[in-house]
Amino acid sequence: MGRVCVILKHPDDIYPLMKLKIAARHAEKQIPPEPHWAFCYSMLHKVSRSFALVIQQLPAELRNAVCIFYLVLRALDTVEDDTSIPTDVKVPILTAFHHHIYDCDWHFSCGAKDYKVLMDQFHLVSTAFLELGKSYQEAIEDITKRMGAGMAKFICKEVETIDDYDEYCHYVAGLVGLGLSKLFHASGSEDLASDYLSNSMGLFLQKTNIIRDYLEDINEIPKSCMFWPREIWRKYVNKLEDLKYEENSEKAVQCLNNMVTNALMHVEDCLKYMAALRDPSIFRFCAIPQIMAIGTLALCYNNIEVFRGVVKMRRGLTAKVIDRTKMMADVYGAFFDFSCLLKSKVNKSDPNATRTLSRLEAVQKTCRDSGVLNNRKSYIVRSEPRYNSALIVMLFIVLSIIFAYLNAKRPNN
Ligand code: IN0
Repeated sequence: MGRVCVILKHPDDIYPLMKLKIAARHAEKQIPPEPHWAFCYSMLHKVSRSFALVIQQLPAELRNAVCIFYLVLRALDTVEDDTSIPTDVKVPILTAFHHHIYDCDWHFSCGAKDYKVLMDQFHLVSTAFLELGKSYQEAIEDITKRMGAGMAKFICKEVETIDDYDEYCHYVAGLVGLGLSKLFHASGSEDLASDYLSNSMGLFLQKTNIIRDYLEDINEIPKSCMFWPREIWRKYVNKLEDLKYEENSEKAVQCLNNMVTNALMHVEDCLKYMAALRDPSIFRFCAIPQIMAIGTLALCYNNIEVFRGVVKMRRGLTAKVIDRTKMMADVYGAFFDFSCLLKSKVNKSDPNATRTLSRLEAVQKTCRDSGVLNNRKSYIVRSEPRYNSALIVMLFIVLSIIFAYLNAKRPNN
């Protein structure tokens, strides 16, 4: 569907989209003057546009620590993902990465495009890292050490069981949760969250990415690692790539629904983690990716398109999430809405239907029991367009401008 059609179908996306664009322009202009910090922030904007915006809203000291943490993790990821690096070269780099971040002379060229620039100029990230407070440095070092070792462990390992899947997701995303909780605590704004809940926050995001990216990962040349656990997909097909073939569509969707049901297991922990946050900017930073994740799962569930192309939340809906997420009531509202959407898509004949429904009902109960579900705008799309007051006001403004322009051009008589 073309952009104009999408906008016509969702006219109430226009206002949040415009707001997001203005905020993004503003954020891009706020690059610090010091060359190493300027590099870090412009890199952050390049590798993650909407996420960079939310990082930008954090208090200054914490914002710098999160920015560096994010870039260090991206660099570690770039090494892990580069299939052209032989294993015997890759392993020592991954396992010693926590030392490299202290060394402004260290350099290893790999990756492509923006990631190659990140690796080539990594000394600028190290320079900025060395200016962070000691407690921020120690948190980043500890997580980098554990994640590098975990990535090295999984280089030649297939994801066989659901336990392997949870372990892999712990290394690449759960540890990010543990690290962020430490950074929030170090900033003095939050209590230290439990490792268990921090881990769940990362697992929920990462499992959603793994589900959404099936086709991209399976079609990658040279072949990349696949993270769908054999214990799940072997119930439906003989080989993981069989899921993408049309003749296996029914099995593929059942397998997909099984993966979504597995990811839903973490939702209640995530809600508990977010409910305990106190600082509004830290809260938004954590809540926006979580709402995007449940929205993406709702879009992917029972959707054969996951095996045919890219399934992503439309930009307008992302803009709405960024615009509307201010407090816990907004999170409960969003999780409730997307659980309703998910529930409406569950087919009674699906092998996991009972398990899926009971997870969704548990999520809805948590949201309902919060007592704050009233008085909110829904995220669930109606089939016919809603020409709401915002659109009418916009139309009125556009017509007024045209009318004023035509009037000004009329010759005076
Ligand atoms: C993240 C996470 C993230 C944010 C907030 C709290 C978290 C708590 C635990 C674990 C991770 C948490 O969020 C980003 C979101 C992101 O990058 N979004 C992309 C969109 C997309 O589709 O990928 C964007 O461009 O906006 C995230 O996905 N990860 C991440 C990485 C580092 C940090 Cl510091 C925080 C990656 C991952 C693998 C899920 C942990």
